[in-house]
Amino acid sequence: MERIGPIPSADGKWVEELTPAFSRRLQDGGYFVSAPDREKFKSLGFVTLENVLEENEVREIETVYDLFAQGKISGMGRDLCDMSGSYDDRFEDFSLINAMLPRVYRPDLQGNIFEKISADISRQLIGDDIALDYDQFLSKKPCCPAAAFAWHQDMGYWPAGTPDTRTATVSLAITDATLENGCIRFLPGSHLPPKLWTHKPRPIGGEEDGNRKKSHTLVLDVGENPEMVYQPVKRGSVTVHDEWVVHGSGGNPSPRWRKTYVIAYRSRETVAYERSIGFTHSHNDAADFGFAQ
Ligand SMILES: O=C(O)CCC(=O)C(=O)O
Ligand SMILES: [Fe+2]
Repeated sequence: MERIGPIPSADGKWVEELTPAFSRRLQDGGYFVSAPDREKFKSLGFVTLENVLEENEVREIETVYDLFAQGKISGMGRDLCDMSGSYDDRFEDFSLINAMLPRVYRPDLQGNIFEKISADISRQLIGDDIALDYDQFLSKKPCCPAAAFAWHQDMGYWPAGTPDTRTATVSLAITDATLENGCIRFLPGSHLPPKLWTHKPRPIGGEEDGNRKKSHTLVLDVGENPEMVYQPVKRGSVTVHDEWVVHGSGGNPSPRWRKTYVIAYRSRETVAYERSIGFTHSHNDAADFGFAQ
């Protein structure tokens, strides 16, 4: 098995030397994360890994994925929402369809190939003591310039007081994510030092202040012209980011969907703590968790 990873060039920039056929999939079904990729995750707060799933594997997942993207799974309440809109929007009017916890609503997803490989990747990035914390399907409809994901740190959405914060959020491109359809973008290095920036609930309509009861979305102000890095991702490839790095994505004015399957891992202890206070990542959770905000 080839294990040559991206190599740094003389000026210290990363040179991607992957060919489309290149994959670090291992015989045992795992995925090898090279030392340079582990280093990138540590120093930048994110990394892109190529060719994680094969075409037939993505196609099988996409069949179930599309049921959520088409609003065909009932009984989800607020777990089916528009991250660029409010809880009052009708599904037909969504731009950025967010389906939380798909593995809860469709248990046949549990144990799928992406769950296995994303766990393997995460163990190599943040340690062996991990548990799957939550999964999420994020779909940007075509011709929806409004389908932007506001800048944030994931820690802004999660309860304070967890035993440790280590997180690997693995995002699988189900369709190519491109500059045109609003791929993810990061402020490299913004995870260091690990601290929470000020987040505010996103105002709806003409309101001055936002309200978490109306919309799940938080926003942070990154100022004008922040130094951002776009990460276009091919179908079957992934980005992985940590819990502190500032990230978001633009709208989708293109005629193509952007479909992304997210699975996040945290330490077993931290996931146990979250559940002990009733925090499941469901938007239907009732309690006030003492969010970091
Ligand atoms: O993929 C995106 O556009 C943003 C998703 C995100 O914020 C996340 O998965 O933490
Ligand atoms: Fe995020």
